[in-house]
Amino acid sequence: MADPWQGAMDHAVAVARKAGEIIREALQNDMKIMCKSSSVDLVTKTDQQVEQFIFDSVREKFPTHSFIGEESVAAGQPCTLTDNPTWIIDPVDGTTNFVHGFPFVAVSIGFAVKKELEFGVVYSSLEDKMYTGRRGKGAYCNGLPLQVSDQTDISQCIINSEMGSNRDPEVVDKIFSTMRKILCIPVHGMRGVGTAAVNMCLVASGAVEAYFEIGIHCWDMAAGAVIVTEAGGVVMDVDGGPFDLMSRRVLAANNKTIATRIVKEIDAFPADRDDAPQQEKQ
Ligand code: LIP
Repeated sequence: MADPWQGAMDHAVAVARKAGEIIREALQNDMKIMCKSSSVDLVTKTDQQVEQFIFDSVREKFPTHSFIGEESVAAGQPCTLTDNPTWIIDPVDGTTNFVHGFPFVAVSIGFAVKKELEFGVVYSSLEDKMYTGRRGKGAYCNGLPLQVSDQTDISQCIINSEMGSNRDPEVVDKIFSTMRKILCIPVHGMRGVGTAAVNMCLVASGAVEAYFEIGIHCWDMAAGAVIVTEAGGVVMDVDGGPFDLMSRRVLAANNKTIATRIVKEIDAFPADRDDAPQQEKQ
């Protein structure tokens, strides 16, 4: 049977590639940098321009589909996942990297139908790497199949995570205590490239065994979640429970053995759900 979402996925790849061109061009020009939730939660005109470009292009081709976009939500649009086909977009994942010229900046497009993720496209625009994953059909980077690492010994692993943009000292303490415990298992190393989407693609590629973070958003992880699972990995909550796209928590790993070992070391901290009513968010 023909794939009902092939046209949407092809469009996502084309639009992500064009969005990446806009990002590369913008790096040559002066940037207007603004702040969102805090002085370290950055946004630029390019984030807004790229989201508008993706939105307009998808809306023209798929007028009945829904959208959740990082910058639209920042501007007050609801962040609610319904059964309708929904594009979940981070136009510039790694905005801080983009601002500083740190070379990992991705366009991330996830697509869900009836709340189930159908495909994910992550274009790591400065590396020119196009990662794709289609539910039940595998994951690829620039057309070559992706496969997670087969490592089951945690002491032989690289684990990725991020410091995020929450500078509450209690939260920072928990982030560092978790990293300290994982480092001292010991593991081969810890890394983080400043974009959740690329961190997840690195798990899918087998370059690192796992990635976890609390405080990210559905648009950071929707596409990567499909790519990791289609490369043979697992995606779950940081407490080992089922993955919840709106929870702002993710643990992606090459297999359950590595994932459950990491779960034991994570000191979780609260993060408002993406789908919490606006007035309840702190
Ligand atoms: C970023 C994530 C990163 C995380 C940051 C932020 P943005 O996304 O991908 O991993 O640590 O807090 O959410 O804001 O650059 O799209």
